Amino acid sequence: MNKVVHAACPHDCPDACGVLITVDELSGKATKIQGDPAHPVTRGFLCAKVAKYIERVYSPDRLLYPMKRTKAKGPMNSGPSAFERISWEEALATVIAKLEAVAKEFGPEAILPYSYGGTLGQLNNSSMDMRFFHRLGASQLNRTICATAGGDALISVLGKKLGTEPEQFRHSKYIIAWGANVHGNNVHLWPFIEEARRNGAKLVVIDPYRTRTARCADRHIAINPGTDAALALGMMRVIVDENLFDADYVAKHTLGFDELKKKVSEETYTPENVARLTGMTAEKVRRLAREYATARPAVIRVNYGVQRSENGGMAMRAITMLPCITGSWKEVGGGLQLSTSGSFPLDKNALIRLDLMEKSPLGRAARTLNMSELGRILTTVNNPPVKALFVYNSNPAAVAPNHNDVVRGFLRPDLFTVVHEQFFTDTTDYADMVLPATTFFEHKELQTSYGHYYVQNSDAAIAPLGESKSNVDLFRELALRMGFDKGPNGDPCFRQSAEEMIDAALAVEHPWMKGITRDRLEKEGHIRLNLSGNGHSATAEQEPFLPFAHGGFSTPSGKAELYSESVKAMGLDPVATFVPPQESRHTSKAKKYPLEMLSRKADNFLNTTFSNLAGHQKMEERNLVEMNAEDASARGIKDGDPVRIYNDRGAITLTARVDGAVRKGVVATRLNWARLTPGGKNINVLTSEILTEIGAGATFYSCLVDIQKA
Ligand SMILES: Nc1nc2c(c(=O)[nH]1)N[C@H]1C(S)=C(S)[C@@H](COP(=O)(O)OP(=O)(O)OC[C@H]3O[C@@H](n4cnc5c(=O)[nH]c(N)nc54)[C@H](O)[C@@H]3O)O[C@H]1N2
Ligand SMILES: Nc1nc2c(c(=O)[nH]1)N[C@H]1C(S)=C(S)[C@@H](COP(=O)(O)OP(=O)(O)OC[C@H]3O[C@@H](n4cnc5c(=O)[nH]c(N)nc54)[C@H](O)[C@@H]3O)O[C@H]1N2
Ligand code: SF4
Ligand SMILES: [Mo]
Repeated sequence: MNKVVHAACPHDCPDACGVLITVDELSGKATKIQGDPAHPVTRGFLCAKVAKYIERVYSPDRLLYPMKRTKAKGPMNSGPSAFERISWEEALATVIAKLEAVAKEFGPEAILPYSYGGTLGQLNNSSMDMRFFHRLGASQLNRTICATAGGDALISVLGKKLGTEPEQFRHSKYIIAWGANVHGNNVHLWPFIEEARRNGAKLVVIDPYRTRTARCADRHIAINPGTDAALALGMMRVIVDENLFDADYVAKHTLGFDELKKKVSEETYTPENVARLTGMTAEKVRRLAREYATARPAVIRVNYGVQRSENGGMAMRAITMLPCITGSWKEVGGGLQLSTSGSFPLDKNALIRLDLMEKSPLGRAARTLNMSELGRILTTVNNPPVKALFVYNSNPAAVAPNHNDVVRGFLRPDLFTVVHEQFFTDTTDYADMVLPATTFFEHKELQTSYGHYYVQNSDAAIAPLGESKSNVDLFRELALRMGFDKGPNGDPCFRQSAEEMIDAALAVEHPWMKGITRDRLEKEGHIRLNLSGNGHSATAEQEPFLPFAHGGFSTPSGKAELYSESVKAMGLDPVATFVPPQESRHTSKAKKYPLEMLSRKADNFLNTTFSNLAGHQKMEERNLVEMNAEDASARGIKDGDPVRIYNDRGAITLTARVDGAVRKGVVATRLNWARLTPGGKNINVLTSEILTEIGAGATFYSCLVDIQKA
């Protein structure tokens, strides 16, 4: 007998697919995974990565038991052979003793939790873990590694992370995929784009790398990295000069149009100069602006690729202004999407309980450390230094920038590192102890999305494998053992079950959430938010969501802020401006290291997740550096040659691929596990800890290097 369980893919991906898992009831084993055909965005299919998820869940490499290190730290002692199995009893007692000793000697802020996107499930991403660390008084982690530059910039214009729903793309006539690798990273948007194109829409891709999306597009603009702010401001100059803006919408719903007009009238933003900066022609800049402003409806799918460069915040601000001046927010199939994550009015504080910091030994909010500076933190921060690192939902020894400093930090003999994981990763190479984590097949979750507007229930399909525990169960157990539920500072929240936490998160008075209960979610699997606010769930076709058709921006002024006091308060241009990244062709650093490297994600891995699995490795060419023919021949490099890529931070040897994916001056590499790369280092040996100007995010796509034949 089979049963089919509704789950939701929790990986760090905007699509947040509805998933159906078939389980053989006799053996309790999952036998099949498929996309939920009833989910309006998933539409019955999964990406190639997760379609093979059974292989991941039942991989013989799964970490299934707590283990403690028996051999020296480092990649020479990789994987299970460096550890010996211990009981949960010993593991928890050791972790608690270590955390208590560190807190006693150095204060609890010497403990740093390090986590990111292993799961975006509401509970296992941020709930019991946060409660635990808040009550402990551990340093807070500013989760900046992915999206804060763009997110904060979007909020500075719109007030909230809302955008065009994916289902509306089918009604568009002009679609710009701006730093958005739709085919690779957001594949469920693609069928809607294809439907629009069958009805005559045009697709323009703006990306320095020729992605599969770019190859399928009507036009590919291979923009110079980090110059998007110049292009967006240049487009707005043309739109203003040629009177292509929506004067009525601008007057009613925007703030700072005069300042914007003044900004774009600067010499920098003439089509000729923008063409020089971006690597286009002036005619192409004009044409893009005219087509975008006159095609109706026109939509922009801008993704986080744009904001992984030093001035990515300004780029996102400028791009976000485009639909605000053309009035495209008024139209079904218009507007812009970066993220929809601001739409879910859950009671997040009921999950993370910031107030518990006051009950910690500190009696106040702990200091905050920026995850994009892990190398710097581990090697230089004092008062107190980080003495204990608790890693979960993340693989920092692969994903954090400036890998060599990160590793130097991890190898400090006085640092205690515990890693809660599903596999032996690059990071477990530096762990004193590893603890086994469940996959989404094995635990209950509440799922939202950053690419659509459906809340989902995710049920456990199978029992936890081995002795693995979910993040929620692990941190609950630690908290109870430390007595956090008892005594004068005790709080019963540490005893809550997953179901009780879901109920707490859903218990909000908000028209969008009216009638959305756990009971209904468990029956229906997914529910679209009541975005019309009239208390019922309608489909996107019946009631398309137009977040800003009539203004309604959640900024301080209530308008789209083309001029922002909060941006000014950061010491930045209150409108937007183009500043060339320090690590780019526009600066003197490029004399020494003339190539701009995009250290991109792999289409068939998810950040570094999946990169250890044989089935996924077959789908993805690994250890490549893609180069332009001119750059290659100038260095005597031929396709297939081993080459050394280097800068002041590090060096790595990869295989050259001369395939037309990048223009002269740009090279592209892919994220992977360090220990699966020759030499045991990954591309983050080259990336820097320079932070974005807005949001203090990582700058993986602003990175100068040079290459020589190895
Ligand atoms: N298959 C797959 N899917 C994923 C992921 C994955 O690793 N693999 N990762 C997930 C995560 S964590 C995220 S945040 C999302 C991210 O989704 P996207 O935002 O789409 O992410 P990126 O791949 O970082 O960047 C998109 C594109 O931006 C381009 N780009 C780089 N620099 C610039 C620039 O200066 N200007 C412009 N215009 N474009 C630039 C890159 O070449 C890339 O093709 O995807 C998620 N989905
Ligand atoms: N060079 C370069 N570096 C990058 C990027 C890039 O484009 N280029 N992208 C950046 C971006 S956008 C992001 S979001 C970050 C991603 O950084 P991370 O979020 O660290 O991403 P992953 O490498 O996928 O590692 C997630 C880990 O969490 C584990 N995990 C999954 N589910 C659970 C769970 O329920 N519990 C526990 N305890 N563990 C779990 C997985 O096994 C996996 O090893 O990387 C950043 N780094
Ligand atoms: S990774 Fe993204 S596209 Fe793939 S199944 Fe998960 S949510 Fe869907
Ligand atoms: Mo990300």
